[in-house]
Amino acid sequence: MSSTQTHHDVDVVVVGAGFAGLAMLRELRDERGMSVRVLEAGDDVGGVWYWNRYPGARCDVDSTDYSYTFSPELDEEWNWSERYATQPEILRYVHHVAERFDLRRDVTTGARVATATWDDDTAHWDVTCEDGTTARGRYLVMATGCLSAVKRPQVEGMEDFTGQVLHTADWPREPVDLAGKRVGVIGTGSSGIQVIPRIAPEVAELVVFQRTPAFSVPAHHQVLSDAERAALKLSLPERREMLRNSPTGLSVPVTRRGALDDDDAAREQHYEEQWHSAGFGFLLAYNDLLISHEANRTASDFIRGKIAERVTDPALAEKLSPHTYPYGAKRPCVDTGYYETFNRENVTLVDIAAAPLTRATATTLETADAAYDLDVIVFATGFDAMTGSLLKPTITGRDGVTLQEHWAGGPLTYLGLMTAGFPNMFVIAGPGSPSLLGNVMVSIEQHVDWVSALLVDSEAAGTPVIEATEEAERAWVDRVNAAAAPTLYMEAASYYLGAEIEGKPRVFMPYAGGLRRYRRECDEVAREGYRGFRRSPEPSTDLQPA
Ligand code: N01
Repeated sequence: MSSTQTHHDVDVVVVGAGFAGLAMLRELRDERGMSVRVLEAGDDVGGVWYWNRYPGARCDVDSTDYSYTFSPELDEEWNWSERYATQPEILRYVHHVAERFDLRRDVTTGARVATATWDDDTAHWDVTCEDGTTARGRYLVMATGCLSAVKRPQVEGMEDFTGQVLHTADWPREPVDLAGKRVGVIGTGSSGIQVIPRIAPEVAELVVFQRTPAFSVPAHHQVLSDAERAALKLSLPERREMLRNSPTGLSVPVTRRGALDDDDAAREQHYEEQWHSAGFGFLLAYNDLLISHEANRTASDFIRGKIAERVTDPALAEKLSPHTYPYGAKRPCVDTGYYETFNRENVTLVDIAAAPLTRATATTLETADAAYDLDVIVFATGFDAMTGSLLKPTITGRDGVTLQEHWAGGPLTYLGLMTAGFPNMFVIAGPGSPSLLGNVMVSIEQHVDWVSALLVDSEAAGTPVIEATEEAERAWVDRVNAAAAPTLYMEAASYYLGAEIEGKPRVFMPYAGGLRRYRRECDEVAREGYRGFRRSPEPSTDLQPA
């Protein structure tokens, strides 16, 4: 399906064939009658689920809630096998959707976008790809995802390492045999926490290089029985309504009391119950865990207590216990046997906050204190999050201004959907919207519906050039900052804040006001005739190219 030197003239160019890009394609093509070309860097559809195929990769949102909602037939015929789907099963789902709705015919794979340039005279976006593919469309939709630009830290001498070097977010498609090898894993975020317990039993030695310990709670994966699946299907309409109207897009009931509203014994019991069932939803055990230090301390202490129970060596348990930021201020993790993995004889934890990594040699990875002989090094170091994939290509808007220039101080958006000076360019579930702070599937579908409705409205009104005004953008950036300011999110060096990349502007990027409020705001803007957007007719046809 990969093509080179081809040109596509369409209504809408979509970048990225993950969940967002495919949903955008189906909606615009099949429901709104527009022509669409999706440009995808990978060799197949799937987005993050195409790239992140490391052992143990799976979703931590219930499979039923991490599914498209546009087709009752799709719901009927697809059967998730587990509560939290594995990466291979999610990829199978994406493939099924692509085939079921005949989406691949409008996707060009192997086409990594290099440039996108707004032509003000003709009101079109011109897009070029590294493989020579070009496309032209009146609209450009960036469906590139918040977690797709891979972060590869520089370690001196890494080029001399003669073993295998892997990254969780760019895992080979062919099987990787780690059996009997000495493996080092750098990074203990969600990816590290999934891959570490999964590979520990098969490798000879596992050395985990930890810079910042994570808070992790048990995932409680479970295979779904036929009866459970049937019950889930029956509850779908109600469940989806709940997701759409919840602040998080998760099917976890919001507790309507604060942590200190319960006395110590009641709180302990509540945490204990949540620990044994909630998974990712543990963060919602009380409604003030992300706004009150005192409340948060009770949850943080509870989790640290559990780490101490799960790890037999108290000194090791302490090393694995986070103390430098509040629980939830970085994206919380869920695990299956992560902490217990450190009770194994063949697993070593290296605290690289205390003794930083210094260099790699042909056969070792070294810290300030010691050298570790390794056959394989796995980077589980995450992403240049939120803005990385948007700033990788050169996107040039009005008056030759690039997105890199416009966003030099951090992402500026109106509703997270558009950025001033970049007419007819939309971002799906990116910075300035709730995106990573909730169930991203709910965010994606909300954006897809909203953008599609705007395009249809604009075309019908004869005003197909749309742009966020500078005032609306300024006001929205203030709203994003104001929503984050009272939260504990501000107290961790997280990727929400741009702290994962040296030199990246330190601004809180997602909208922390909750999905429900955000959806209402977007709907209100639309009802008020797309308040904050400037809309104008297309330039006269004599300016169109011959
Ligand atoms: O990446 P991360 P991830 N030297 O950024 C460390 C989603 N996801 O791929 O905290 C040494 O969270 C870094 O340390 P520190 C989910 O949204 C979901 O794990 O920067 N260490 C940290 O420990 C998740 O949040 C699922 O000090 C370095 C780790 O690497 C997001 O993807 C599964 C370093 C990076 O953690 C990203 O997760 C997997 C350096 N130079 C992922 N640079 C599920 O759905 C970074 N680190 C379950």
